[in-house]
Amino acid sequence: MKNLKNIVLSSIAATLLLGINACKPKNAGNAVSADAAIKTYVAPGKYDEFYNFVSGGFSGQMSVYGLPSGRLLKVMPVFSVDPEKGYGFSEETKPMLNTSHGFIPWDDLHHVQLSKTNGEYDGRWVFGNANNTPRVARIDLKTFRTAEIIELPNSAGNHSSPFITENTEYVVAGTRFSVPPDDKNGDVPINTYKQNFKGTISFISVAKEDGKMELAFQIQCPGFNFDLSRAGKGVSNGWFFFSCYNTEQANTLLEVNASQRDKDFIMAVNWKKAEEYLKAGKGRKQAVKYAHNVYNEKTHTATSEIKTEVTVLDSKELKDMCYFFPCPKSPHGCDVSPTGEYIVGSGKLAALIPVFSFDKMIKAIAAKDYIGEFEGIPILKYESVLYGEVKKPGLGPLHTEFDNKGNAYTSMFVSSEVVKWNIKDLKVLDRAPTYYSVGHLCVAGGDTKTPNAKYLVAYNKITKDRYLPTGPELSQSAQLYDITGDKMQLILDFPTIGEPHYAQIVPADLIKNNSLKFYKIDSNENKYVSKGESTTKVVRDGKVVHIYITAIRSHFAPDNIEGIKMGDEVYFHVTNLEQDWDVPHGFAVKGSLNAELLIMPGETQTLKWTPDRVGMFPFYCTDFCSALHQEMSGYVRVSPAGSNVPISYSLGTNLPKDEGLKK
Ligand code: K7E
Ligand code: CUA
Repeated sequence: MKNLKNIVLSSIAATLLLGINACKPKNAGNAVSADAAIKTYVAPGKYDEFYNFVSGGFSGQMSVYGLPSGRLLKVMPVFSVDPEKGYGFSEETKPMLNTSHGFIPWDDLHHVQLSKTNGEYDGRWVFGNANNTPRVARIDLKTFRTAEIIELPNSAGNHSSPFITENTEYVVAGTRFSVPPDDKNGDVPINTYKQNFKGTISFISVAKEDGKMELAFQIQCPGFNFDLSRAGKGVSNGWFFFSCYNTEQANTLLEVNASQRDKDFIMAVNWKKAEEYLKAGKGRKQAVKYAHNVYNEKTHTATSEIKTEVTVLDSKELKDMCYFFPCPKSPHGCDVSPTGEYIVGSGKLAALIPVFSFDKMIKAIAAKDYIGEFEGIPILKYESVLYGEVKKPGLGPLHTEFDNKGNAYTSMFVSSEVVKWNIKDLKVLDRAPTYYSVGHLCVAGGDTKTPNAKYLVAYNKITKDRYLPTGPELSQSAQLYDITGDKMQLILDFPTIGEPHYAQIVPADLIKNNSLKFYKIDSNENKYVSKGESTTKVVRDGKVVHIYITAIRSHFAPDNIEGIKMGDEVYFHVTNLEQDWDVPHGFAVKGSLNAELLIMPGETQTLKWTPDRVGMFPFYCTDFCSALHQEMSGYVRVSPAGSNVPISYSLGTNLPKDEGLKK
């Protein structure tokens, strides 16, 4: 039996290694039936029915699509600079990307989660994780802009994140790479992994009114790789589940050494119990360093604060808080059914899908049905927690989502398909090919208590032959399936920005009417705002020059600026005076080692510029804003360092001495 399992597993491994073409389905081009076009057609001028928030993977951004059309609506910069929007380039947004390591212009965003109330999407915020330099971001869905980013100490490869409790009490983040804790000497031999490396689970609290995040506490865990997680809901509210791999605690050649065990673990965390320990003062205060960055909508300015302490609960000492139960072969996804009763583990190398029962888990805990413990954490017996196994589901299960009819949908990376199965009898009901190598998948509302079972989207890693060739790298891709019938039906392919991982599909009605149209200029508290053209000015302060400038269709005020000298540090503080929807102005100046600014109506943004030569420097509006957009421009004159050209600025009055404007 064991041998047979090994054979099956090694053949899976071989398929993994051989790559993609091995599992390319035949007749890929004919897989779409004729009515697909009607199902995805959204007539010009009509809105889509759903928003689809999609992770941008190594682009570090999050994108927004309309479904069922697949139309790209917006790319929201989160962890990477975005020159299109000036994010990370303007003085106001630079602090958003500050970390304890300094300013970081990039990260890798894998998972998105909408905020929830009573286990349902509430349309307020969407959260994203930074994998590389561990952080969690909150995006405000009134503005579709990143509002807050918090860094996580004691962490590395923040992958099992940001998963959310059913009332958004906490956003949780588990470390994928275990590392020596931040207050310990990290300068140790790598092969002392077992002694020195620790895993950490972070609980970030979210304030009900304004979404403000705080690092409430962390739980120190054994040095495993915490891959994915999900909050319990309904009956399992109060618990969190994390898949763990590398329970072998290997520190090299993980593809072999972390695939030794027949079973790894899912870790169940009783977070209500953790709260009790925290209240009872059982936490240890640890000195750490992490950045907490907040964008203030009144000042239109981000601030970054370095925090220096976190409270850590130790899973080794504090009982009844963490439990392990075995899960076959390097589990990746760890997903919880709509009722909260079933926990689905997806072992990347497993030939079956285990479904665990929360009820059985609680009973097994009560009966102390343990097979041992690991660093003080009890290990429950597999059979005592198992509800049942889905047999022969396909190869390489990764993630599972749910519908409202008692079915589950699991992505199969190796066999390139989505497999639909019934949660009660664990029978496979349908399978649909993906093109190719599906990673995450998403059902509309698929992680809520009441999924909307209309659409499923598969997010694929490989698109060979699906799109026109674009050189060595081909587009990443999503595929839309109609899941209203018994059979899943592929109805659309659409390319994505960056590598898509997790996504969320939410009814448009929940969000679209709350959209902010513009910022009120009267409420603008930016330190450098000009609330009208009459208050614009140019102020020299030693070698620093502040230019207070306004933008309104179709001119800047002032638009003639003289008296800037070599060696000056110049700040253009541009206020967009428009009070109307969808009228941003852009701002760029020749030779600037910076991106443009893109300033929303009523907002002030600042571009820092250090002129590198004497001469004439035009600036202009970069966003086509009116018929006279091309006229929306100006000049800055830069003189030598010792020059005696005085500061002067004007709009419409700096005319030739003897001529004047010809009327
Ligand atoms: Cu893409 Cu969630 Cu990073 Cu699976 S992970 S595919
Ligand atoms: Cu303002 Cu173009």
